[in-house]
Amino acid sequence: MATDETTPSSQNTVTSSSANDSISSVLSEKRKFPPPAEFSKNAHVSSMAEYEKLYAAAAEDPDAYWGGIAEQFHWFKKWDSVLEWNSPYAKWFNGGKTNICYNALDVHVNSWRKNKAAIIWEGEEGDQRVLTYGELHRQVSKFANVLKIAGIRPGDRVAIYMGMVPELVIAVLACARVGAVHNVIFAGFSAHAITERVNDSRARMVICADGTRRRGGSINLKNIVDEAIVNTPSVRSVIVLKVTGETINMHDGMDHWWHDLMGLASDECEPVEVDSEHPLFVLYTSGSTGKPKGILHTTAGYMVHAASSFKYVFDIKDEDIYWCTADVGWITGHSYMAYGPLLNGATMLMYEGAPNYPQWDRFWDIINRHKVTILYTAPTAIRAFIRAGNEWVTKHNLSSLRLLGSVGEPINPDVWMWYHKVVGQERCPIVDTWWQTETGGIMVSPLPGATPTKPGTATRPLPGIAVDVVHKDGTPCKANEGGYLVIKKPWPSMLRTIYNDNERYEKTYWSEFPGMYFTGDGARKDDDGYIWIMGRVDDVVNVSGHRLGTSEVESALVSYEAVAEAAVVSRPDEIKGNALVAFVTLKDEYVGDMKLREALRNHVAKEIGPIAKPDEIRWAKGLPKTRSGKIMRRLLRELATSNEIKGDITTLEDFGVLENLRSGEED
Ligand code: 6R9
Repeated sequence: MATDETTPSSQNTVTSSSANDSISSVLSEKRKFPPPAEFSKNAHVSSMAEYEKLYAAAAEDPDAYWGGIAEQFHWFKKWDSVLEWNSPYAKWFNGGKTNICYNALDVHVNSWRKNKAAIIWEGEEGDQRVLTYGELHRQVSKFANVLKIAGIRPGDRVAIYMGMVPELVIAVLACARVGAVHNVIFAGFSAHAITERVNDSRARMVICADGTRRRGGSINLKNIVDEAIVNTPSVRSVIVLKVTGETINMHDGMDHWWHDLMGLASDECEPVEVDSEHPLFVLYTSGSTGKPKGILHTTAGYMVHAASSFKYVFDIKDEDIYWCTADVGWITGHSYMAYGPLLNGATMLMYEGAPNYPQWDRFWDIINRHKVTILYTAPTAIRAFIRAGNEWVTKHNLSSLRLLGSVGEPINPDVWMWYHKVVGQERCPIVDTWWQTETGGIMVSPLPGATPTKPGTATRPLPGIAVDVVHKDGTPCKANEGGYLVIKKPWPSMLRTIYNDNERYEKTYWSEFPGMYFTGDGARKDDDGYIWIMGRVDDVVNVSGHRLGTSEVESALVSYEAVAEAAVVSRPDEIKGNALVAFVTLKDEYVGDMKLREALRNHVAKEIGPIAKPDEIRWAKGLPKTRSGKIMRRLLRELATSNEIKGDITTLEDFGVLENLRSGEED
């Protein structure tokens, strides 16, 4: 679908009226919360002066800074150079040999942590499992042998499609152990989305569960995989973990039960010594054009930053019980559910189920029962809890909590205050962490023992991270001026490319501001140098903390027989952050079909997944276009949000189309 506004320089720019509203609302935010003295006393970084010193040292000599952190890991062979930068291509710790699974498990198993809990798992029905580092190591080694027996070689891609069970982490780590490249696909994605991802990465194997539990029922994942792999010639085998015990088809020669294979495998498996730049995983994320992007991360640099950012941002201690509520199907789950905590020898909680099952206090009940000390969740969840009512929170004893985190989208100051008061009882610092699938790890965040926080800002970049807010021409913005968020220096956990598509990598991230990585986000810095994120400036929409490309949803709509044309935009939503509104032009013969709205929503769910279902579908006789035939999304966004148009419409070709686009007038 053509648009005149797909580039950040021309579309939904940070000078648009909605962004200006958010600038003025956050400009009036003056509240500031110094870290509690009690917290700072024992923190890894305990004052702003210490942070400034670290930041300056890392900026002065990045090689020494990152090299110093890398020294703390196990290397089979040390690197020759910290960074080789051939813009925009990076090689970190080149010449080194390591294994991230070895660093996440063997290192701890060879220490007093062998019997420490690595994963405390709770299922929706209340069933529980605890895996110590020793047990996790045993299971991972066994499954790594299974992968080898199945013919998986270093560099082979393996797709993983399962719910939040410990075996998901086991499968991920086993891939890393044998040098295979994992491609985790969120269990909410459809068969079509799996096919697309498996084909793009040419995965040789799919690891899935029979099903996953959700709100007392279950979703049959294996059936979805069966449908997906009809069109994936690269897949040679499917390994199926029994979780729900539902009826599934097992195909001879192709499908194998996890438990059968584990029964045959030894629990000793030497990790493969891989090069620092050996690919570790591909994770697909939405971009501003239709096809999802396979973000490629490699081994050593990702390991160094995922581990060290986890240590400093969450101020992790051996006594902590850390809980990240993100699914491993997203980058947050990769870096801060799987790798970050395990690389630090931490104990983490893993929950498979809905936040409101059986009732709205499930999270607070879990925190109380497991004495969780650190909670890392998303603003969309917090907003839903606010709506459910404080009593669900306050009836539980949350005194174990010492630190709260937020990720995925801007946290509105009022939501931040509620999190601070009602959940954190004004005792716990909040780390609002800004980062992306592409950055691999947290880039901008308070250090909880050092940084005074303000509701609504992710504050300052971590040491070693050079972010800035710039004008369209790349020159730095002054304090409080809205601009584009860029990263000016390479960092170890940066994406290396888009899988099999260097051209798209260069164009998407490095062409807008030459020599700088463009994040796709608008932002401003305040007088303290704190960064306020103002949301995406491209055609990516953040719905409940999940990234969706509006053009992906458009493509799904247009693939439906009845649809002639579609444009998808977002409007603010109290719970989800943003909601999707689709303007759809039907082919003449379908106009007036009352069942189409639901059919179209279901079609999008089938093509992409339920998270991409438009919240609203408006029938349009025509879409507003420029003279050159490009859809004017800005107008559609205004209509979707306020049902009126205040902006400039002089480039509009046919003024008549606006008349039937206002809600309520379109049927
Ligand atoms: C980790 C993750 C990345 C996009 C990012 C931005 C938004 C993430 C945020 C935030 C404001 C925060 N985002 N964290 N916006 N404040 N603390 O979410 O990765 O799924 O790739 O999304 O999410 O717009 O560009 P990913």
